[in-house]
Amino acid sequence: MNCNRRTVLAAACLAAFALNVPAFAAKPLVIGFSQVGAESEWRTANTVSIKEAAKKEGITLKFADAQQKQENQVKAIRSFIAQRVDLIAFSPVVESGWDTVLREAKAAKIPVILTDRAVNVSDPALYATFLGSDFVEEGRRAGRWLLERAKKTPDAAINIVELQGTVGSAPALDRKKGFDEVIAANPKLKVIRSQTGDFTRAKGKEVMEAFLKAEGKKINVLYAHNDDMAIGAIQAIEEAGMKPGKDIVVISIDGVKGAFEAMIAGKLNVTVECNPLLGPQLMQLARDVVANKPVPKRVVTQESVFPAEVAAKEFPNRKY
Ligand code: GYE
Repeated sequence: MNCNRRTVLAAACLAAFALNVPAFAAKPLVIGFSQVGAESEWRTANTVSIKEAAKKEGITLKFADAQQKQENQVKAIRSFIAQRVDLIAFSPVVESGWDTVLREAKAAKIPVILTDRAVNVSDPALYATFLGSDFVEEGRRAGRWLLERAKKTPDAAINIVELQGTVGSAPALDRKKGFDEVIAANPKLKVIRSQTGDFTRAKGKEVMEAFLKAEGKKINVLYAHNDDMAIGAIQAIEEAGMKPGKDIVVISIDGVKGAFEAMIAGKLNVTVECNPLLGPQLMQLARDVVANKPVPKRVVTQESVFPAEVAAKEFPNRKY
């Protein structure tokens, strides 16, 4: 049974609690969730986690897939407002352009939780809390791994190509920022090409093919903002007759099963973990926000780094 802010018949609700019978007046919490899309293994795991957690908690989840388009997310949010859901949660595909629709949600008194990705809005009161990873730190972790690795060849210039995530998305902006900040410590490390692969395998492969055509054997390192793009790029490297993981060092982010398989096969050198299993925490935050309990403005996910050397041992523990 579920007694929330909207339960008008508080007495009935309380009585039902005491008698442990379902309250006729109590409605399950209704959350409208706008997901980015289904662009990666990470995203699939994130969607499953959110759907399963809602089911387990007896929360009604209205789920909308935006197919990586902001306009679809805006439409979904407007439709959730029209349906008068209890709370709106969403993972914003890009950082900017949310002020208007979030003001509409606020005017309708529907609280908003951001999951996974951040927004850039004029008024932080437009959302209740933001649950997700520290993407700048993930970029730094990728950069630190490379700085260490570069110590093996102190005199050699190291040419890096970068596959960025979706243009204007928080993880693409932040993972670039964190990585650039750290590698600046070693002038031998240079990003010679950087382009978006939109977080997908197909684009990752396509852009890597173009990098290889333009730079060929000059490329020493690939830094991909997610595992899927790295996996696509690995295929491109193999098709070009080179050995990924050896001729070209491959670094990526997420820590999905596909990345562990690639590491075990010796084709990927390291993945920086980004945890998509946000469902249970999101449901708890949603309950608290709707109940008007104070919640932290920012909830950061705990994560680590997995180099290829530990891949086989860690693989059985991976949940996504
Ligand atoms: O790294 C990528 C996905 O926002 C953290 O989006 C997420 C990113 C993740 O498509 O694989």
